[in-house]
Amino acid sequence: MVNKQSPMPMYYQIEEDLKQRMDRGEFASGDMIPSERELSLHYDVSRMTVRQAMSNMVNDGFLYREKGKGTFVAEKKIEQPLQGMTSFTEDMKQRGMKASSRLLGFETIVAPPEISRKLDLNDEEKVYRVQRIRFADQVPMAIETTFVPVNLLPTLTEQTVQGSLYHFVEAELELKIEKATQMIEATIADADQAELLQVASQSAVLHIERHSVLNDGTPFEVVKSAYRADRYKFISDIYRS
Ligand code: 16G
Repeated sequence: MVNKQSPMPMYYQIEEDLKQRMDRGEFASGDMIPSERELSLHYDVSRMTVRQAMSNMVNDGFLYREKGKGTFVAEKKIEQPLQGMTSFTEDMKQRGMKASSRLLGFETIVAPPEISRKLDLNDEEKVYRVQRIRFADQVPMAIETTFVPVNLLPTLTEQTVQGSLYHFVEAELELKIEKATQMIEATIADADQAELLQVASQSAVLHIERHSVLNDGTPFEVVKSAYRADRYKFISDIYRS
């Protein structure tokens, strides 16, 4: 099963084989995978080679370890297309998952200079600062901090942001959200983020910042979010022009 003559490293061949076995459903998420000893016998390679394959797969989020118990198959990551400008609620619905939120904060503040600039506001203009944990089927996926101008959405309430902000803006206020610029950066979860996202401290998270505008060009939100890197992967189609 492992081709020792191949230029492909043996640990890599094992990783590929295990991934295929996961795709075929031989191992489902939450299943314990065989021990290092069993795998080294199965693939007829050294335990060092198996260990290398395992740590790569743990680092890449395909497997996770539980101290004193073993190594398990991780949940498949959510594949989020980068092209469409969707809301969290829509994203989850599309996947047959239930979106919910826990509100961590809802306040009206004078826009900090950075936010004021990004939302093109006048001095001292107010914004809502909304902080939510977003859940998919009760599993925390992201922490989002949203800034929206009070003048634009004077009737926004805590109640509204328990549900979908985009639905409120489009269906209730009949504003048209047109586009956004989005930036994605790799970061490490600080202690608070790790606790809220229920991941180990120092886990990788994806910091995403979205600046959205309405169809008349009015900036409408600045959103800073931390997505779990063990549960999310962002994908896009690209064209060579
Ligand atoms: C997504 C957006 C966020 C937007 C939210 C609205 C990213 C990184 N973030 O989470 O900018 O505010 O959807 O969701 O895609 P809602 O309509 O469910 O409240």
